[in-house]
Amino acid sequence: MTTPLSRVYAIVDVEASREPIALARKALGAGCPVLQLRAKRLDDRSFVELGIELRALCTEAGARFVINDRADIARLVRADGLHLGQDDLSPKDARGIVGDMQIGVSTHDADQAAAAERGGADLIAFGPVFETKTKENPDPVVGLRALREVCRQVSRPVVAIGGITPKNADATLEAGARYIAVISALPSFLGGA
Ligand code: 3NM
Repeated sequence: MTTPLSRVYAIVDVEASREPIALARKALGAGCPVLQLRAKRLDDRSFVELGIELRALCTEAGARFVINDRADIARLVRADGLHLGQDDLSPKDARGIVGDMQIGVSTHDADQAAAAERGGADLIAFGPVFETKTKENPDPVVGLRALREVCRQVSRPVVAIGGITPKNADATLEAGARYIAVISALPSFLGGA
C-alpha cells in the first residue's frame, strides 16, 4: 500500500536539505497537509525571511504552516502552528506569545505525552519511533508498541516522528498516529525528490 501524502507531516529542516524551498514546493504540490520549518542554527533574519516565503507557499497550497521552537517567529510570520520541544517554552507560556495558534509538543515517553496534553498542547508528537540520524542526541527509540499505547492514552492527535520511511509508514499509521512526521525520508515519500 502506498502511504497517503495527506498523512505526511513534512518537516523542512534547513540543515538537512540543500534546497528547502524546492523541497517545500514539492511536498505541498504532492498534497502534504502540514509543513514545518525547522532551523536550529539559522540566523534570525534568514529564519524570518524563509518563514515568510514558506508561509506564502502554504497559503497558496491550502496547507498548514508550522514553525519549530520559536514562538516569536511563529507569530511574526503568521504561522498556523508552533512546535515546541521539552526544553522550549511551555505551551502555557507560548500561548502568551502566539495566542490561539495550534501548539504541538515533542514527547518521548508516556508521562511526557500526558503532561503535554495537560499543559495545553493541541498536538502530541511522539518519538523517536525508529532510529534516527537526523536529531542530535535523540531520546531512546520508543517503538511501535509505545506509540500505540500513547495514541490510546491521549485524546489529542498524535504525530509519530523519528526514522519513518515509506517502508515503516503504514505500520506507524496503523498504530494510531494521525500523521507521520518526516525529515530525511521526505524526498522518498515524494518519489525521490
Ligand atoms: N524529533 P527523521 S526525532 C526532529 O523523537 C525529531 O522527538 C524527534 O528526522 C523526536 O525523519 C526527530 O530524519 C528527527 O528521522 C526526525
